Amino acid sequence: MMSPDTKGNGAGRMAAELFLKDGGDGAGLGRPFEGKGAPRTLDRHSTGWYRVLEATKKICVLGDPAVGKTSVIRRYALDCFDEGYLTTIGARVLNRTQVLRFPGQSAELRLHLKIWEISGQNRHLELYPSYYLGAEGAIIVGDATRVETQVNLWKWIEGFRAAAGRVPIILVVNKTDLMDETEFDLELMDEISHEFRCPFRMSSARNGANVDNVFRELAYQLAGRKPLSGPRRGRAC
Ligand code: G3D
Ligand code: MG
Repeated sequence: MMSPDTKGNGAGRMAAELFLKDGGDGAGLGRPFEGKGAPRTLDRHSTGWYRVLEATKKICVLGDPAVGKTSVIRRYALDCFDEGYLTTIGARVLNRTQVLRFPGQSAELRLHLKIWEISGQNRHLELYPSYYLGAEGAIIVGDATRVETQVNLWKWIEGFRAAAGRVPIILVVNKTDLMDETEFDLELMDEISHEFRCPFRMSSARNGANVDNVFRELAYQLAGRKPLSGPRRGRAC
């Protein structure tokens, strides 16, 4: 088989490695398009044929009860917001494919995200490490209207890292549409972000602000790349 990245350029090589690491057989990579109909690993843009690389990644969304984990995931995976509150029992999984493109590359990476929501209920504490196993990234959520949920991010990060290792994490302070200055501690968020070397972002699952950006940013991190345009860090109302 030819090298997946015959030009040796970073994104293509990285994406192909991701693909191969995840059990792909690499069929079609690096091969020129031949004959009628495209091989499954090639697809077509207006600009011509390009390679399609695929990988599956497990990520976890965790944080205190009622910070908006279910709502953020639903907003991202289904593009909707439920008014009815549904307590998650244990963990549940939703899927969405995030397409990543790399400038100047004739390749696209389709990252199939398996998004595990961890309930946040204390009675399931002993189960958490088993839910975290195999996760390659996490979004850890606090609530802009309750400062204690921001303080608790500390404990969620430590618990997650102990089981999953040093994988990318993005901290999210959700419900910015209800932002209460007295309940949002910017200094604390800066401190946690600095201590654990993970960025923090603001979102609103209600109006959708910044939600897609956060998942997209994590997906690019899983692929070892920066997003083409970064999410807003500040207010997302
Ligand atoms: P959880 O999965 O972290 O436990 P949920 O949290 O997603 O179930 O949300 C808990 C409550 O917060 C729900 O309200 C939900 O509608 C609300 N919520 C979630 N995200 C946002 C947001 O960005 N803005 C606002 N205004 N509300 C949000 P109820 O009233 O059903 O308890
Ligand atoms: Mg939930």
